[in-house]
Amino acid sequence: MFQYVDIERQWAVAQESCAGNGGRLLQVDTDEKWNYWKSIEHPFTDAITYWIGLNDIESEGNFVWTDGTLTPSKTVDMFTNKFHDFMNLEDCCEIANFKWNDNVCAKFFSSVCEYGWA
Ligand SMILES: [Ca+2]
Ligand SMILES: [Ca+2]
Repeated sequence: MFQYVDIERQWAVAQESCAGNGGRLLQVDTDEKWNYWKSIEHPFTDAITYWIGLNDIESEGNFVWTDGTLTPSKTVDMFTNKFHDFMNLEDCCEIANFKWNDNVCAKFFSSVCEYGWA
């Protein structure tokens, strides 16, 4: 199940909050799951921007999910022109209007947790 967290938090705090409840930040790591998420996102969230689990904190340019899964879905609708580690400061990913973007982890956004996803 998914939980939209309408509290603006830094990425790590958002992830810790999900984990503290036995979950994790949204991990749309397959085409099927990404398509499913897109089909229910609205009005599930009304957020303009929310954190997901994808990040390249450990190794610049190598995006992983919080469980260590290496690659995002092949069909991600990335903002390719914004997925660019702007100023070498962007290591955490958010989704806005179905577009993915790396952003500064210390920024405050809403988030989506997921629980019990196989
Ligand atoms: Ca980065
Ligand atoms: Ca970016």
